[in-house]
Amino acid sequence: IVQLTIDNKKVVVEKGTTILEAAKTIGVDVPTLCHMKLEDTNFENKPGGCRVCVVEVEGRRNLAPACKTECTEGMMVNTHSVRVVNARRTVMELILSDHPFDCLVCAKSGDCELQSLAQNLGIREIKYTGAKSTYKGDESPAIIRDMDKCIMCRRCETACNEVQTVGVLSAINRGFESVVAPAFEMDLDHSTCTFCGQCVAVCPTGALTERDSSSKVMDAIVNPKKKVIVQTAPAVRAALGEEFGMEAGTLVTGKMVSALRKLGFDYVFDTDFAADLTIMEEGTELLDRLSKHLAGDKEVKLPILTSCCPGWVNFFEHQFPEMIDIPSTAKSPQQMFGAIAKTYFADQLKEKREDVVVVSVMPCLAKKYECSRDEFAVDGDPDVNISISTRELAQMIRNANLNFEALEEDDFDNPLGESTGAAVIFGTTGGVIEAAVRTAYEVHTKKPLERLDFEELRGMEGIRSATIDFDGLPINIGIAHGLGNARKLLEDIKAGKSQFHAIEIMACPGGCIGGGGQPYHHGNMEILKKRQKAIYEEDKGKTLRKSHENPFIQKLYAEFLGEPCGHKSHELLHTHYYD
Ligand code: HC0
Ligand code: SF4
Repeated sequence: IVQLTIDNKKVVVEKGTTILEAAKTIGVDVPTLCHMKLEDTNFENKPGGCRVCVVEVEGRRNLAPACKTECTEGMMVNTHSVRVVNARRTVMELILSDHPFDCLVCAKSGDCELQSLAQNLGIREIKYTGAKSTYKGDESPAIIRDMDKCIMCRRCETACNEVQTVGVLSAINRGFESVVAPAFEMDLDHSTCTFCGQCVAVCPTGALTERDSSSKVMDAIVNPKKKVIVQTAPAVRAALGEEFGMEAGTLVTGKMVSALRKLGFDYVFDTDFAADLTIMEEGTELLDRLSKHLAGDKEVKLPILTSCCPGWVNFFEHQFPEMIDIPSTAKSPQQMFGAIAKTYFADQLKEKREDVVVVSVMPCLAKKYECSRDEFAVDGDPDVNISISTRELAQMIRNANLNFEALEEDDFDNPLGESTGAAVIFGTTGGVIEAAVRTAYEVHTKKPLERLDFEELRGMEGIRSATIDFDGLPINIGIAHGLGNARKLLEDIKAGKSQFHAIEIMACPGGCIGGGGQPYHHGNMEILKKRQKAIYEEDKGKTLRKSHENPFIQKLYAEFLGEPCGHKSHELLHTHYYD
């Protein structure tokens, strides 16, 4: 225990606590650009590089970086003396001297931590001018890197290397030439990047942003030859409101539907419908593999891994190519939706598939990449034409000057707009496997489930496990979110140590609610918990909460698909992976 004084307030903290952390416990906010701590995880980015968090410590000649300086007994700290503020201003002026001045048209404007700090410090001119460093651009299908805007905070490196263990980004070169980039400054597209977007989620400036596809969407909407269909992912409804100043965790499903209609989409559908479909396919595959395994078939591999997260698919294709036959072959709901929209629904509309444009609104940047994969197109026409993020949708709503909060609640169109509570929980870690359990249990045991809420599968711990009793048959379930956690479960499988029958993996911390395309949470995990709560609330409020009870799914099988994992399903709803 250490006792010290910060801004004339007594503070008692554990030994080893930094001044930054100690100040936080008494509500004193010390600004920083590089520091980032992801609560509930062990991850912290504290290179001590930006020097914005300097504070004055009595008796010391130099100002001290609060993120790197440990509290000592009797320490007297001042976080906002004139000397401190002047030093911060100088630091900011130096950072800005090597930063582009296109704030007005920057994608991050309004959400940029550098911009708001410059405002808070009242910087009105850039004193130091001269040559600026410039770097090669990189425009992958999902992420744009504009390294001229990089301030070397290294948060993206922590996200990519420590949280995700992908290891694509690192600082290269020295001095003025130094930049965070993939090896040999190759484009992300040519690296082992998974497009999870977690580097984008933590970037404080406009150095890392998504590729904006909203203008392509508007072009399709104004084209009279096209029928434009939109599908919205489960996690979008739990976060979109934040872009309009609403409290995190406010469910905006009805307002979102209303906004999409006003933007001019011909049909407003729900990815949740396809999430129910995914459960029918993936659940059947699980039960099939399980029964063969129990019958002693050594060829059948367990555990089965969920396959709906494209960041995760990229990860195992790159990093565990020897295990590509373990994940389920079911396509993701985004892609199942596209495949059904361009066959079953296009037929109902009597439209040619190329005249139907499918747009997806996703919390994710890897979804942009997923819909560009060759295997998800027919004769060059993609099943999902354009994927935009939650942030891009918010921008489109702002462009149209809609008053989002005041919009009336509206309902999705049918038939691809009806869904159950099982589908909406796909948006949070643990939700896909809980949805699968609800259906697989009833199909396997032929008995109705007595309770629908599987609390043992919920939560925010990075790796979780539970055993669910399928009427005498114990099913061991594993859950991981964040690719670093996924790696641990995969290493166990590789070493023959895994006891699981089924594992759910989501690339982003929190699952899709924490996706790289969601409103920026600036490392505040409380926001993710509120979004998670909202998702479970939506599930609770649904009349139907098991995928196999969705009447439109039942109709789809009766009229078009036949049976789950049947011939037509295999053709339209399943895929394969590449090593
Ligand atoms: Fe997800 Fe999905 S749940 S990946 O997180 O499975 O992006 O929200 O749309 O496809 O449904 C994202 C969210 C989806 C898909 C669904 C799955
Ligand atoms: Fe790394 Fe994910 Fe960013 Fe790619 S998108 S560089 S994998 S953090």
